Amino acid sequence: MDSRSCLPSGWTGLGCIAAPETVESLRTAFEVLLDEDVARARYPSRAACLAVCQRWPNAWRRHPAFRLWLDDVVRDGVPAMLLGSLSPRLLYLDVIVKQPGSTLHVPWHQDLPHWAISPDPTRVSPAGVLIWLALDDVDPASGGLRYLRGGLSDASPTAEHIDVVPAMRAGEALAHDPRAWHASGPNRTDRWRRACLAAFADASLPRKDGLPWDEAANPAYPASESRSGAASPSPTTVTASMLGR
Ligand SMILES: O=C(O)CCC(=O)C(=O)O
Repeated sequence: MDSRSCLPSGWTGLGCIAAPETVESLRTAFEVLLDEDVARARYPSRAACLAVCQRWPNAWRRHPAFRLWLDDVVRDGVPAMLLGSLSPRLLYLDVIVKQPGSTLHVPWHQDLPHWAISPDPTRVSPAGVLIWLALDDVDPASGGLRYLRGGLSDASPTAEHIDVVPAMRAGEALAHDPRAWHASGPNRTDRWRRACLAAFADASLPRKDGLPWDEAANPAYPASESRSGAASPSPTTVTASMLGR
């Protein structure tokens, strides 16, 4: 990867990007979605639903709290800075939840092959970025995200890669290039591990299937909605403890 990229190692800590009241509103919004699904599928309990379903795709289309948070993140210029693009397009905003004791294990993978974008190989900035917002304090025991150092290589992870597991507080976020190898383990604690995953790409990128973008599903934010521009200095407030180093 080009050294001018703002994600030279594939991922970074963004520090706190959501205030406690925002985190609380997102947790409450998630509970609304959960209860809707419990009722819709007639599960006997939330736990029964969570045993089957751990991911809520496109949560922002179901509850306004997610859209409000997205709008804040875009206004603060976070995706614009990471992408080196003034106009970011939302690819998805999902909620992923590991209830206490959840055995959900996400194997090593890269996101890019699953994304709808067709990246421009001449770009120095990442074609897209995934912002992972912790809605609970997260650590390796509760199934926090793991990255491989040097994880932008196309080769599959091997034993010599170093596993990096950031510990985070609720409201803090990580960002990764969609080529970064990542994984997460089960939640071996009695705590929740809830997170919002917001994927953005440069709005000028075409879809890889050649179809036009559906602006209702994948809205492009106009440059005017972004407070900081592509040339802004990094707003990241990465701390050693956050990165687990
Ligand atoms: O939140 C997690 O545990 C993993 C999410 C992930 O890797 C993904 O959605 O690509």
